[in-house]
Amino acid sequence: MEKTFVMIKPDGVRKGLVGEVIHRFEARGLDIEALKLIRLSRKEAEELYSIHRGKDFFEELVNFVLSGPVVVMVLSGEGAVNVVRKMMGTTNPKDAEPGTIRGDFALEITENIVHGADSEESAEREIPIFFGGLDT
Ligand SMILES: Nc1nc2c(ncn2[C@@H]2O[C@H](COP(=O)(O)OP(=O)(O)OP(=O)(O)O)[C@@H](O)[C@H]2O)c(=O)[nH]1
Ligand SMILES: [Mg+2]
Repeated sequence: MEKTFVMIKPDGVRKGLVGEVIHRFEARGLDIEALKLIRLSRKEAEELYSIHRGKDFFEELVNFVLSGPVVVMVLSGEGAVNVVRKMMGTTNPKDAEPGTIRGDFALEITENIVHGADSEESAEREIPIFFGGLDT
């Protein structure tokens, strides 16, 4: 079954949205394969967002995801990667549709509640950063 990597960012944890966000994924029918609350190391944060290294927002993005605990998880289900991306809404929450996580709970591009792998290849790269022992 297709797997994806999802992270509830520090703003999502601070706003008390952990249950709400997980509930949405569960209610949609995705299965939780693994889940934990952690503080990222700088190395993990830079690795997760390595494709954005060198961009003007990279430093701000990395510092933001280091600003508090996050919840990382592996979800599985048919088309899990795209299903999660659609449920998240657009990167800039100002453009996100109501009914999406970002469209319902965020307004700022940095503080946009949730990360989701953007392809199956990204999921395969991101999952082992946080779940080394998981058989994927
Ligand atoms: N300030 C600023 N932040 C940006 C910009 N583009 C992306 N970001 C931030 O960097 C994160 C990663 O960017 P992308 O991977 O392109 O967007 P995404 O896939 O919707 O977001 P993630 O699921 O977190 O990876 C976004 O979630 C934003 O918080 C930008 O143009 N300006
Ligand atoms: Mg991305």
